[in-house]
Amino acid sequence: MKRALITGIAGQDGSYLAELLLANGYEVHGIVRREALEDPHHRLLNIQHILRDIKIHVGAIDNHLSIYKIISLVRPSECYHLASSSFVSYSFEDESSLLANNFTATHALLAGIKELAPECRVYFAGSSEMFGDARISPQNESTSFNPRSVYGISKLAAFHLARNYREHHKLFVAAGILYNHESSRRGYQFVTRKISSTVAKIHLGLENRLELGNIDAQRDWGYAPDYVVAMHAMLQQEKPEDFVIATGVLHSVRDFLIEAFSVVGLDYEPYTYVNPDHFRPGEVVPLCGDANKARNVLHWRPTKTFGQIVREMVEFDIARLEKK
Ligand code: G4F
Repeated sequence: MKRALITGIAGQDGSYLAELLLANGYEVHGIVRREALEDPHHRLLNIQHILRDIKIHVGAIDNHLSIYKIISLVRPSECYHLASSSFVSYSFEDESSLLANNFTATHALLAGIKELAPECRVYFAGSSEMFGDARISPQNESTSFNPRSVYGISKLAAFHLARNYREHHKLFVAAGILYNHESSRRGYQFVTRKISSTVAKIHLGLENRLELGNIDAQRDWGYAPDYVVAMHAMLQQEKPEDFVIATGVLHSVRDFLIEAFSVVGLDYEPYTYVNPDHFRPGEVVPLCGDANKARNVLHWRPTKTFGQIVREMVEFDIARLEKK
């Protein structure tokens, strides 16, 4: 039986991946922070329904000793490193914990796998933010990196570390360069969930305004459950490689607003307020991915359209609030 270890198992991607691996007969282990067990109702919400089928380990992912103990206990055959601080902050409030969560933790994991389970295949979650102020669009695996946020810099540093362990220590480490991927398990701080949850509240008469930053910003938005299929496929290949995972289609935040409000039969304009304080530094070339390599090698395809993703998120949030 294959044994998988997932860091960040309680997050959006971790929870979908755990479901996928269970369905494929894996023994699934996940790492969560101690605080998660103190507030399981909220922090383990995404995995409540599979808690009895998986094994949870408490650990601090940026602490080498803590990670080593878990790796030596689990002895995984596949490890998916998804845990990170994933909100792209342009403020300089807490760079050190961002670097610890995104870079030091990757080092702890790779070093632990090298020492204790060198046959284990590792997936590293890279991000389109590593391209940052990209000079060309769409971007693929050969495009130069030009990160602009500390988040993008931390992910790029960890990505280079992952490549280094692949090339110099001969570990099987594959990296996904994932573009934005959304679902009803997306955190509320991200723009798509902020919109879907607020539209649901407006529909139910619980809210009457939605404050956003730049609604002309564009993103390549895909469906999170599709993206974990690609992660798994990367570890089933003969050799470890890097893959861009994206839809190749750009939409603006305004497009998302129009679609989301149309689900409840409303026009977005009377409810939406643009606050320039939330604007981020200029995004000159939009981040849009060219996933041709994933299509050809992994036979990976997105399964849902933008409109279907938006509808699913809004309908989920309405049902969730109605239940409350
Ligand atoms: O939803 P966002 O915060 O996602 P962002 O920054 O693109 O990052 C996400 O995707 C990356 C690529 O996969 C990941 F690396 C990262 O971890 C994360 O998952 O913002 C999307 C866009 C931005 O252009 C932002 O300026 O929406 C714009 N936006 C406009 N108003 C807003 C808002 N973003 C947020 N979060 N909140 C707003 O009110």
